[in-house]
Amino acid sequence: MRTQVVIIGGGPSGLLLSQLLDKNGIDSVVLERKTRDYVLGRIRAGVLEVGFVDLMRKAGVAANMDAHSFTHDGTIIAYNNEQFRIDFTKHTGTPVVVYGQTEVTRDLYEAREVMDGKIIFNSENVQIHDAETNAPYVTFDAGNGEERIDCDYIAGCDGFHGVSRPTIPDNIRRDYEKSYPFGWLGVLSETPPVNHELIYSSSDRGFALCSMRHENLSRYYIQVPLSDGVEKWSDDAFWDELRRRIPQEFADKLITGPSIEKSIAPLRSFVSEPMQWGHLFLCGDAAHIVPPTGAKGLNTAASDIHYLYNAFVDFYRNNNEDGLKTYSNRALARIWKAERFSWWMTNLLHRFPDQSGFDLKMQRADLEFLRDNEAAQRVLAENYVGLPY
Ligand code: RFL
Ligand code: PHB
Repeated sequence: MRTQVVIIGGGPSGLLLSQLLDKNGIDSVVLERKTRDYVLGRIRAGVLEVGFVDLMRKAGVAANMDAHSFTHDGTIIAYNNEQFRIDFTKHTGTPVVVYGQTEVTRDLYEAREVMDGKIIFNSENVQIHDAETNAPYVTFDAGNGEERIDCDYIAGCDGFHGVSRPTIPDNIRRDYEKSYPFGWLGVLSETPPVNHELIYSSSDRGFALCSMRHENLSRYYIQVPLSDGVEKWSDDAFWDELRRRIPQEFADKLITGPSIEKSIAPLRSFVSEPMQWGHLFLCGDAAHIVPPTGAKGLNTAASDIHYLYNAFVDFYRNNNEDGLKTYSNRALARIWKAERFSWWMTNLLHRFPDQSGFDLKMQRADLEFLRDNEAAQRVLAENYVGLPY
């Protein structure tokens, strides 16, 4: 088999790239290790930057998003019983869009199907060969023995645990990492959201976030120790703890119900440089991870896809390799800013096990400065709605 671009990973990054390439007449094959249902079963991101929304539009997959998403002009920041609001639209002219990663991925799968896009599910033992040459190829086994696809380029969109990043030799790759001493316990429930905008809450008992998917589907998170397992948290225990961590006004009107999904995610900051090696390009979680506090994971994946698909279009249409050559530097320049913002939001709002009295005072001063200072609010708003591509 031969194609122009082999895409490893059928998550949002890989699907968006294959859809955008197809729209521009560039042929690709997506190799996904799991099944479509498995990929759609993962409950992850909920907040999209306008840059992401624009890409969905360019990819021709905006119809459901336009019909069913919410536009949010701001967010509430709470600490203990106090709260203030950051107005994104006032400070930046731009809102964010609340639409789930599950829905984004489903819409992309449907669009790929309509366009007859080639996605090979259950692709085991994917291996990248000769990526540093002009004739790379990929081998895999999707149940019919080893198969081979020859290609011009390979896009590694296979997430944090994929094969693409480790293919880049150790003497070329440098990883930067920070892990945090806590995780997020997330619950999805078929209940109306407690507020029409998100609430990021820093309480003495730890961080909490109130988010949503639609009018009758809420997504809530609380910071928990890494040693906690999901089984430790009954639904009742979760709701009680959430109520204690958000301002009384919201605790009083929180509507609870059975959880339909409950999981714990560790928090990590991670960047691998460079994001290109020969004819292999890394995108999304394959190259970088942010803690979810700034809602940047999926959005940074989208900016990578923006740079890469434009570079491919320029190469195949105009025989111009500049975009491909500069991909890693351009993508990383934006990634590091999103890493900084996510790290800062995480430090601002969480309780750390070894926090001293001084550290707590600094956190409080940071929050009160943000509450009182328009320039600080604007900085948060600019980062939250997404820095320009
Ligand atoms: P994914 O989604 O991990 O998809 C990678 C795909 O590659 C497949 N794969 C392989 N396929 C073939 N061969 C192999 N060897 C393979 N290894 C892996 C996998 O099966 C999978 O289908 O990476 P991608 O596409 O780069 O997308 C990244 C996003 O999923 C991620 O950044 C976000 O979910 C992060 N994130 C958030 N991002 C936001 O922008 N806004 C948010 O509000 C937000 N909230 C979150 C989040 C992530 C969370 N968790 C659980 C990590 C909230 C949470 C709780
Ligand atoms: C979500 O709705 O899942 C969500 C929203 C905002 C975040 C992280 C997760 O910062």
